[in-house]
Amino acid sequence: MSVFKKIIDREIPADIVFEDELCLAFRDINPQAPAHILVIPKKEIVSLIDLTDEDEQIVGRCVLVATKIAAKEGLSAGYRLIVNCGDDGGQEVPHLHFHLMGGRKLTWPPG
Ligand code: IU
Repeated sequence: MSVFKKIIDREIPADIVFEDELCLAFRDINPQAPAHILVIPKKEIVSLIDLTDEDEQIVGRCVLVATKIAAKEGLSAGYRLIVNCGDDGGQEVPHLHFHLMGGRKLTWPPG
């Protein structure tokens, strides 16, 4: 079971900022920007590689939730929504998650 599933199940604490029946959002424990929030599906999907057609609504909801959180966090100057996927993509936690990052000028490209 991934650490994010444990956060969903409240087995370990997290600073949760949003929850509905499909998604959970909480502050990253090692923030890389003034606002750094992870939006995750409650369904145990390992990565983008594992998505199926039936996950369309879940993924759509996660993205929409991220935009609503961005607005609530006051990120009107812009922000970034990132998914690290698999080994080459730098994914460390094997539960799909969208990094919402903002509150400073972000550089491009990432490493
Ligand atoms: P990645 O895309 O899998 O590399 O990102 C994982 C993120 O999860 C990373 O930014 C961690 O700081 C974050 N995180 C967390 O917020 N809480 C945790 O308990 C663990 C990782 I483990």
